[in-house]
Amino acid sequence: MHASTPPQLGALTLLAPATPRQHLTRRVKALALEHGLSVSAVTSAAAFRELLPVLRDRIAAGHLAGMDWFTTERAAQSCDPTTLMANPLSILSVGIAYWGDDGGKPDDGAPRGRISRYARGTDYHRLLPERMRALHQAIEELVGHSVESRVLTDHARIVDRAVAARAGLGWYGKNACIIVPRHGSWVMLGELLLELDLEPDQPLAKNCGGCHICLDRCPTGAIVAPYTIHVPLCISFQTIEQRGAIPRELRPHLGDWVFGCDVCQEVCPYTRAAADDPDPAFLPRTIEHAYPSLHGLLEMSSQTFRARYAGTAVLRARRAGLARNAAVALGNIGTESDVPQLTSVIFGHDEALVRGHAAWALGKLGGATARRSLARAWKRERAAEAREEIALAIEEVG
Ligand code: B12
Ligand code: SF4
Ligand code: SF4
Repeated sequence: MHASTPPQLGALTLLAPATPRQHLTRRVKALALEHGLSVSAVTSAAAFRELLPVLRDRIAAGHLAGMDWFTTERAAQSCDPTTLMANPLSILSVGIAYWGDDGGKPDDGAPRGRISRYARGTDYHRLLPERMRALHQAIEELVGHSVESRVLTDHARIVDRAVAARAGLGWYGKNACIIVPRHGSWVMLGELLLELDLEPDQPLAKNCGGCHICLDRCPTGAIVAPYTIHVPLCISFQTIEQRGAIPRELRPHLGDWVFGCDVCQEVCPYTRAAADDPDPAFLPRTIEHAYPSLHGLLEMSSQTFRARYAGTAVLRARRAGLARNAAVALGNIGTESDVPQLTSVIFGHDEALVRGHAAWALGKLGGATARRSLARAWKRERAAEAREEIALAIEEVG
């Protein structure tokens, strides 16, 4: 080593002083953290040109079937931030990290379902905009004048993951999720479009390499190719967005998921190594917000549903959707001891959709009592969709 040039000094001399734009960007990111946004990064407001052919191909191939709002016109708009505000100069991509060890599903004898982690606490559709709006105000105070802005999260007119990838907030996993250093993909995303010139960050030079664990472990084979989700096969779509019957062939693969699905994230080595540092707002208030009793979901009144899940993303599934999912989960993980509960559902539930799925569950659990219940229900049921399910279930039990 040269005695005259210590290595630290060599490194220090390479550091140019921060420009005013870099300085402002650092202050904005520090403010973002202070306002409860665990991670943030900047990209320009230039159009996402390379994204449009991807979205068009996905629509043409039927991978987004079932999401009727995802039209080619909408896709084209979502690649151009200037359709969202007059003069955006930068996009601040932000995220809230939510992974925390919850000790797993309790073994208390009650059959319980599973709610995906992002939906257990306060709805991120409320949380992220609230925090971003407070951040916007703080930015205006920082710069000393008003700054035009637009706050977005999960908005159909921008692709949150594409923004986060270009800003280097994280990188695309083959499960299509954005993997954020330190937090894995357990980060909900949003963005603040600003008429403020910030220093853009660079995309991260990272990828999955030869790994394909998520493709192999997705319960329904919905990750049909790296980075490509076939939405109609995705449990998240079926348990949250699907308003009608869940396709019969998919039901056995839903396991105990009653709202969303975390499998392709849970099995990912990067995501498994996530810091146990969840934002408290994402924590479940009660066990029913994380691992709800399946019997409870099947019996739940509209009033209980609204009171219990108020302020959480679970409301999106609606009471009937959640009860339908609970019936499927009970068919998958239940035992003969659940037959009386399912029997009371096929006779007593006010929604034909739920009665039909309970019939499926009885057919799956089988046994003499289930067969007798189905035969009696066949005589009483009037709704065509439930009758069809009962007939198929009777065939199944033999
Ligand atoms: C529609 C939607 C869904 C649909 C469709 C999902 C999908 N993959 O498109 C359904 C209901 C199935 C769904 C499920 C989930 N979703 Co969702 N969803 C959205 C929404 C509203 C739009 C997504 C979209 O535009 N898809 C279009 C397709 C084409 O994009 P994509 O599948 O993400 O594919 C990208 C990559 O594959 C990449 N790409 C394509 N080719 C290639 C090639 C290479 C080499 C590379 C590197 C990349 C690459 O480009 C695509 C565009 O970004 C966004 C919010 C928003 N406005 O952006 C949230 C969003 C994507 N969802 C989110 C979450 C959390 C989920 C779930 C984990 C929820 C759950 N636990 O159940 C699952 C995960 C399923 C999965 N593996 O993708 C988060 C993702 C956070 C993150 N860290 O990635 C978002 C961003 C919401 C948010 N604001 O945080 N979702
Ligand atoms: S969310 Fe579940 S079903 Fe959807 S792609 Fe991931 S593992 Fe597959
Ligand atoms: S499981 Fe493997 S292939 Fe899938 S996202 Fe994680 S690292 Fe990538």
